[in-house]
Amino acid sequence: MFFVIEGIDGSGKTTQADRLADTLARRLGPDSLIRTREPGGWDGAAAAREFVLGGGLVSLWGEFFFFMLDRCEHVERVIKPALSAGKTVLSDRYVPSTLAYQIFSNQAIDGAAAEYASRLGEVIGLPVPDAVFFLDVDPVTASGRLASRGVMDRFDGRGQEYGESVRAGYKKARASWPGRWVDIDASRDLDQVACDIEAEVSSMLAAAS
Ligand code: Z5A
Repeated sequence: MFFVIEGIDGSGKTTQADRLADTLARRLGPDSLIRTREPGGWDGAAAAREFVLGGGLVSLWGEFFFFMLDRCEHVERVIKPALSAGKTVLSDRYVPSTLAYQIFSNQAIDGAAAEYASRLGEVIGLPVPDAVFFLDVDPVTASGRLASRGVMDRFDGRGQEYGESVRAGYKKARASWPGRWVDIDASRDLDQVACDIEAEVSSMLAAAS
């Protein structure tokens, strides 16, 4: 099976991916799970990740194609081989991140361009996840969490309005995969959020067995 965790920065993706990975490894066996992330989830991509997250690209479409390129390599080198071998894949970010950050949160991209961008993954045959867990939280709470972690808030430079537009972008991205999208209220405490995700995953694993 293929699971994806999504959300704005500070929504708790990495924390929840760690917890879900532990649960899945216990349940399926550690060799049956591939825990990965985007961007940079494949060998050799660390420098590219650093470059793009450091603001190395100025063109919006440049960013879009960077994330698509990174994803194509990630899919061919990591995700497809794991799924073909019958393993379960858990990815921290995937296609919805690109739709939310590069496309739907950007007023300069709409109409035919947004339609093209949102269909490209399907056209080129990127695997569709069994479930996307969208950790929904407001940007004020999310940036407070990052600040308390002692990490520079990436929204600081772009503002709360940008955070809201990314969050709204995710809500548009959900239309790409109807039936695969699971909204999780991530404003609650860690255990409650983890419990909801695990309940969904358990029922999916039970239905698949
Ligand atoms: N990006 C893009 O634009 N387009 C794309 O296609 C892709 C990515 C794939 C990735 O950065 C950046 O790349 C991202 C979008 C862009 N940023 N921007 N701008 P990243 O992968 O380095 O980082 P991130 O994905 O933004 O994650 P993060 O900063 O590490 O945040 P997080 O994973 O969502 O949160 P966390 O680390 O799990 O938790 C943050 C803190 O909150 C931590 O202290 C936790 O203990 C605490 N926490 C977590 N959950 C809770 C709850 N429920 N209650 C209280 N405290 C909590």
